[in-house]
Amino acid sequence: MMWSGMGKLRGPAQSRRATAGRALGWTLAALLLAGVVACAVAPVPGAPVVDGNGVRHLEIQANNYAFTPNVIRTPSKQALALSIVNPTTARHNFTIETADGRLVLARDLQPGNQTEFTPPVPGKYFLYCDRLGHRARRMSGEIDAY
Ligand SMILES: [Cu+2]
Repeated sequence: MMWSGMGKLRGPAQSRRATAGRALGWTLAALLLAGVVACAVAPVPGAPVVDGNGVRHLEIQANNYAFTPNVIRTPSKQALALSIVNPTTARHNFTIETADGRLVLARDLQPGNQTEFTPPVPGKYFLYCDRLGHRARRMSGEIDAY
């Protein structure tokens, strides 16, 4: 009698725990999904600033794991002076390739690195960090040369 009574008490309590567990599971799943959506490439446009000599300048931050800005519009056949700042302690890299996969530029980044890129022809160029797994973590972007 006592055991069956305890069994009855335990039953609903376990059921509530199971329900709470499922609710927690769904909450975690929703938070995880929200995190993945938040991490999915948020395009951050960058507008190069033109100096007195007509050279375009732009600073790009290389963080874990994103370039900011990561969408750059610039004219082709005109120099784009990039100042790429890696404020992290991680090793990062700045690689540019053409839409058909030809390597245009690849540089490992120390803090304050500068480099220059002149899009030879109009089109889309992809930029990314070539360190293992960084591109997959969305450390990437594009240069749209018009
Ligand atoms: Cu990286």
